[in-house]
Amino acid sequence: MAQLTCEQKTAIREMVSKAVAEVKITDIHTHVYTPPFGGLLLWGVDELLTYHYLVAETMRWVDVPYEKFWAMPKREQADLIWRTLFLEHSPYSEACRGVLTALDSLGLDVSSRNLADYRAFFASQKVEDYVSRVFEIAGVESVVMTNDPFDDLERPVWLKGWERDPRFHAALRIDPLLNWWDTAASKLKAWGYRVDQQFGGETLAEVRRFLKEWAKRMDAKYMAVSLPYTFVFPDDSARTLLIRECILPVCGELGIPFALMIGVKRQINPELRLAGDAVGLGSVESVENLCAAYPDNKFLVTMLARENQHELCVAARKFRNLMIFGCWWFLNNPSLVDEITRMRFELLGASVIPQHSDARVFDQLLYKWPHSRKIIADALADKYIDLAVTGWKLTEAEIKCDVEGLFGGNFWGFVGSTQGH
Ligand code: RAT
Ligand code: ZN
Repeated sequence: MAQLTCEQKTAIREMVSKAVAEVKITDIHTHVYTPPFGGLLLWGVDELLTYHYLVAETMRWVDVPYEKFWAMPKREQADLIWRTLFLEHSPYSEACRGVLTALDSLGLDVSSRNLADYRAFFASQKVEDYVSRVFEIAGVESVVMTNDPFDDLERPVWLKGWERDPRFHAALRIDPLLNWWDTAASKLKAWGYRVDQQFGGETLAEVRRFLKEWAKRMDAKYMAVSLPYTFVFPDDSARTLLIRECILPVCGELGIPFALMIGVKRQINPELRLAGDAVGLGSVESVENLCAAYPDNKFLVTMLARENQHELCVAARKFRNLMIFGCWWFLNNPSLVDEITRMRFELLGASVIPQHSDARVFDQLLYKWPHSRKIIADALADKYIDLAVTGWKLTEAEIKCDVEGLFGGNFWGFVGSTQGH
């Protein structure tokens, strides 16, 4: 056992910090859009403040009736949130702190607490230039969007088409198909697919046609769904049938992964709208069943409950067609990211995608990534120091290579593409 001097430890920490600070990220799951989507691309301080995470936190303090809050113009909602969470209390929750990190990284003076100034700054920005500036400051090379062909605002943009920007990849999101089959079937029928709710006739072939058409139209890097904590596979539901007969065959044929985000307890307070979902304990066994039964399919999986993380990590040790990713939603808090990332490094080494941003507002890339980078770098540095203690010699190039994998390369390797490099 080698005793490391303080200088040797510092040297390792500096090498890791540098590699993590410099790596260009592929953000594998976001809700941001490329500018041709117009109003669907959210950005600016009012959007940052009305992020649903902050709506939920505000509602704990105020007694404004929910309907009244939702009827307020966005700017007034933002005023209320600013006053409540930032001025009347200290904004150290992760979502509040994030707003300040984002403003600060744009060169705005957070000590002024002057919301009017921040608004004036954003009003003077041109969206295309602003997007490039954010990518640059955040060190993000590209993002994967969440693209829902069932969405009435999004669908027409895809049908019309536009010149793609290589910084924005697509993911075909199919929640309606797997979670609300009856409604999805009516829509498919209205769009000319020969489907019926009872799965008669050509229904399954037609759903496959729909999926293939949209995956190709989008050049989707994967298909994705968010599933409730009650998700079980297999069972005798429409969902199992659709996964088996449609999703997996089409993903297999196109060579793309199926991403499952498991653990939502939907709308436990519907009055909070987007902020009204909670978390429940999911079934890792269902993930294992999928990976075991479909070894030729690739699965990207994240789970929402902290209590599912260890079992999911162990599952990933058993199945090479399973790549676990991100500290999702309520897990994207420093203490939990730290704990989960360390456990994953210990169980899976470098074979994991530690984080995605889930940014909904473009500017959130400016905080979600710096916050995560720091935690991941610290965890990684500790692991390298443990290695160095054994006498193992690390090169800067090797560290860089690991870091590039964690922040992008592992994703591109898993989807089987050389893109992004
Ligand atoms: O984190 C979030 O913003 C959630 O509301 C969800 O969008 C979740 O990430 C999802 O993709 O369903
Ligand atoms: Zn998301």
